[in-house]
Amino acid sequence: MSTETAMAEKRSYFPQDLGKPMTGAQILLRSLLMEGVEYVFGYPGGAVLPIYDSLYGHELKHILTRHEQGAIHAADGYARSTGKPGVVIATSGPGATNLVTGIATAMMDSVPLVCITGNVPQNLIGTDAFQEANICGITFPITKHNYFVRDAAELPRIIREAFHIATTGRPGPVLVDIPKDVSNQVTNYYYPEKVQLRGYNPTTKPNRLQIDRMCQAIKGAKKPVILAGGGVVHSGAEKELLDFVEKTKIPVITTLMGLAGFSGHHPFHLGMPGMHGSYTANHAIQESDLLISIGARFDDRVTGKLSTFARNAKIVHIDVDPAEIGKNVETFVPIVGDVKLVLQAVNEKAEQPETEDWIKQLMEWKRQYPYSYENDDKVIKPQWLIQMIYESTKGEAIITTDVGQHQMWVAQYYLFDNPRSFITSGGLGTMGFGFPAAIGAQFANPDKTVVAITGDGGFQMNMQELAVAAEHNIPVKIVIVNNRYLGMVRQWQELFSQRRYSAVDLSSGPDFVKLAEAYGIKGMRASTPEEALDVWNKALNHEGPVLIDFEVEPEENVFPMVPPGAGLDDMIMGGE
Ligand SMILES: Cc1ncc(C[n+]2csc(CCOP(=O)(O)OP(=O)(O)O)c2C)c(N)n1
Repeated sequence: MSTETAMAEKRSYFPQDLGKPMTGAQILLRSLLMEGVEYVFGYPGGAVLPIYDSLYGHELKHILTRHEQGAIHAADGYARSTGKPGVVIATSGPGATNLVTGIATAMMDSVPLVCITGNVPQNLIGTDAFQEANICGITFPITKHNYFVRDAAELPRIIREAFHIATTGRPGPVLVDIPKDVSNQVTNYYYPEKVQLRGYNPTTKPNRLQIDRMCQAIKGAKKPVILAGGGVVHSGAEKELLDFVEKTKIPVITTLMGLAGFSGHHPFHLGMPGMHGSYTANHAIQESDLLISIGARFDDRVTGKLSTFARNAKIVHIDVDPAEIGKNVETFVPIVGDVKLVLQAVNEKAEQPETEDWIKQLMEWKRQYPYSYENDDKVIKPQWLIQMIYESTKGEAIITTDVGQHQMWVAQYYLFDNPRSFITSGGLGTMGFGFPAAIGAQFANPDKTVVAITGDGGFQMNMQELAVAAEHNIPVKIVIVNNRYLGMVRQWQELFSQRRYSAVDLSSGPDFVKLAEAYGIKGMRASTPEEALDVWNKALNHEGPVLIDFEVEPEENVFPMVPPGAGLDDMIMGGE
């Protein structure tokens, strides 16, 4: 069904309301329904009271989180796991500012969100009124667009545009700030059929000449490699990427955001690049003569020292956002367009280059230098734990992570096969993200196993959301990789500050099992691999939410590692 037909169907869903007088708050909620919204995550307050009043008994499902940051990360997890925009509501002032980290997180990873904030009535704007914050000003650099609504009659158009902007071109967060008088204002309801936005016309169809140039470059390449990023997942181009790889036999490196965009099992998958990337991926980039970047933005965690990055390669850069092209690396063939459409066009033309020796070399590296660690049958090694979770879920789970060592181990040891099955804060690296994001993903996917793999540090940043898991009895599995440290920071201090462990000791607790129990959730603990297997099986079969505190080897490090500022060739392999 086309979007327009779907819209028309929805419009006829409320024909009785068209032209009727309604408050701004009622119009807002009607408009959200018109956009197909099912869940709204949020937290009330004075400036959004009219909206919450209208929510009473409303068919929109509102999830009350216990912190606005929890709400926005949940909306983000909902969006990343479905591709549909996530919606969050917060009150003015502190409610709105509590969204800021979540907005920046979504912006960096190109996640479609519509964030609705209340504000003080317009006659108080600019007076430092109680709970006033200029949230439009604050979020200007971290939203794709933001709106300050002055008249309830504008609300339908603004909401329509907000969803359009959030979901088209390069997706991202849009904020709509609604003063309280606008929520209370009564006006006639209508809903615009079309979005007419001057100056906003994202290019989605690629230029044919550039596609030809790309195919020429492929033909002449001896050592080509693909760098696939989050853009593949955002555009739903997993199949097109696979077709491209099978057709051209060019191997694939997936960035952290691109991991679930290409099967971790495919023989041509070389792993992740960059700071904690695989030996093969990093050396493939450094040796390649043609680097085809697909929906990836050359983040410094990927490139390492820029001046040495892919020094022998011509770069083809495919991105829906023209601002990305040429931003960090010099581009040989720039292609602006939606990744899916670009790959469809390329797949019609591209031929397989002669790369037998190159593939042989890569496969040899893969065999010789896989991700590796020393296992132990008495202590839980975090890498083993991730592998065990992978094997037991057969790669079918939706995994969310927090930020730190455990995040990198998930990226290395959980092989993702399915689109939208890996949810992590890549660009901003937001601790506190993983658990609320898992809640959002679980609401969106009630029948799937959703596992939040988190650190003892990151979990404590939004652990209040245990209340939401308990209240709705959602079956989310919370895995705490508990090393009693801010592990990733400790690793840097070990390697680069002569073990001066400054402010990273978390050994004072809390007792996570008791914490879970305090919220009415099942809590379990494991300190040996044997216990780990046992409790994990119980957790998988448990019907409601469950938290498992896995006490792991405290001083395990993530390897390989490219030291900050070094080139991709200068990897510390570990065990050296
Ligand atoms: C909000 C926020 N504050 C600080 C950091 C910096 N930081 C990155 S990783 C890390 C340690 C994470 O520790 P933990 O959650 O226990 O996970 P581990 O590394 O041990 O797996 C810190 C403090 C961050 N990424 N986000």
